[in-house]
Amino acid sequence: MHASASRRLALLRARGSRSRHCLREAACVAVAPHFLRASNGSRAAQRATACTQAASGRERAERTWVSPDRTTSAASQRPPGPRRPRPTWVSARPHSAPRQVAADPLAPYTTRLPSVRAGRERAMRFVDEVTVEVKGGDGGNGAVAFRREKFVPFGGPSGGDGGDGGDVVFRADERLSTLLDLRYRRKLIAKNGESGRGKDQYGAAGEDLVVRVPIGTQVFDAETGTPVADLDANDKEFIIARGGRGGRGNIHFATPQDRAPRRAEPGEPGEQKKLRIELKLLADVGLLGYPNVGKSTLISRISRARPKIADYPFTTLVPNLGVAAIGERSFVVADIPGIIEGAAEGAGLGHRFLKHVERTRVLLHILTLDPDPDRKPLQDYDVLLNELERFDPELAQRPMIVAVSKIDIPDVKKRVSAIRRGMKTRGVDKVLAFSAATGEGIDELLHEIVRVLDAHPVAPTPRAQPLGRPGRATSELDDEGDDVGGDVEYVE
Ligand SMILES: Nc1nc2c(ncn2[C@@H]2O[C@H](COP(=O)(O)OP(=O)(O)OP(=O)(O)O)[C@@H](O)[C@H]2O)c(=O)[nH]1
Ligand SMILES: [Mg+2]
Repeated sequence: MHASASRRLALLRARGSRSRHCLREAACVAVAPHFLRASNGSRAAQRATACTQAASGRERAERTWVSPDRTTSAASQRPPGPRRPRPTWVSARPHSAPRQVAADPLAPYTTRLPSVRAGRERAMRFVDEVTVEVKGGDGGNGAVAFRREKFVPFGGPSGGDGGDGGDVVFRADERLSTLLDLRYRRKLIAKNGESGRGKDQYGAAGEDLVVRVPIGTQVFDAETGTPVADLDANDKEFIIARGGRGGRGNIHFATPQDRAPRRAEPGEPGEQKKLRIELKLLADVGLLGYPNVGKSTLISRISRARPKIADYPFTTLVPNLGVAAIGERSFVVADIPGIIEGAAEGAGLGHRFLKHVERTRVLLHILTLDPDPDRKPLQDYDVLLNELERFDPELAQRPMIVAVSKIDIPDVKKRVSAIRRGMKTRGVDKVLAFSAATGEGIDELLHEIVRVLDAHPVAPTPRAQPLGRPGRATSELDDEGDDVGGDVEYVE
């Protein structure tokens, strides 16, 4: 090694640097030519400087607090004499205590710019459509075995049955709100049943695979599109793919003619499917409107939902649910991202989120006066109705309450009667008006929602039939209840 490099290494060691990396970097710098050492661009030089600074920092720290039993640096040079009392390290903050952060006195007044990345990440975390492959566990094979015991000649067959394969079961869980988990688990495979064994031992059944999904999850066959399951209530369960039955062992094939059968059944393969899983939020009322009309402000006023509210379009990127209450009554409201003209062609966020109001009983269509002079509330109404029609004509026929928001703004208030007249020509007799900012008209709006909900109590979409749990294999019993062997009947 270069002489100056070894000198530098020795110096660093003496300073108590424990990082080999630092030593290597320092050596590099020591052997590096002058111009490299001076150059700001030399990363090695910068790193070495940082290391040296860190080392000297440590050195300082060691000088201020030195454990008596340390053998390095300053401690090793302690003059002989009576030992100093062992210093006690007093931590400024107990480990369990939360970190104290100084309060920012300006915090309430600082405006945080909307983070596009944060919004996108949040949108990514809300997954409402996935395709997965599911497979029930295979049934275990039946065994061919014979009883072999001393002094028991011709002991007969003793091969047990294979266990049934586990089922893939979907269970609705109210604590979930997205299908994100399934995006990363594309194959859902239940456990296979164990094979049967000799001495009449039956194989254990495979464990079911229980997959938790949010309420409102619908399952469709990906190839045919036929509905398979609709998980519309908490704890509702469906068997999505059944496990195969276990094969019978040779004990079931003994007959007077063949008392030592060498036959057993193989286990059945588990059911296998490709499924499209869709989440359609379940709510009573769906909020509809152009961006910025105040949908999220309304839901935050009437429920405990706290969606992001801001004065720019598409603040809401994923649907939000809130529970609103008036008197004794309560209902669930869904706030979805704003819809704009051309959503069918993908404008704005497109029609993607309209499916979340597909299962609502009532739509609340919110209009207001937009600062954009090209937009008029009545025209907005026509455009949005047209978009609804293009998405699903049935949705456009859904009971709809029309309301004008932001009536605390004088210009909007002035236009309310003109909007009402315009809506009358479109066949809408009742147009409510409210301000989520001041609370004006909110009670009337909630009472109207309850009235319309009462008038339309049935959920509009047809539900898929739940699949029954298949019966397990049961042996045929004689009158006394003894197993007579022979054929096994499988009960569906
Ligand atoms: N003056 C007044 N402003 C309101 C009212 N309601 C909402 N706003 C304002 O309107 C802007 C948009 O409100 P949001 O609730 O984010 O609108 P949105 O319809 O959810 O918008 P998107 O999520 O983009 O579809 C915000 O600046 C709100 O403060 C109201 O009743 N009165
Ligand atoms: Mg919003």
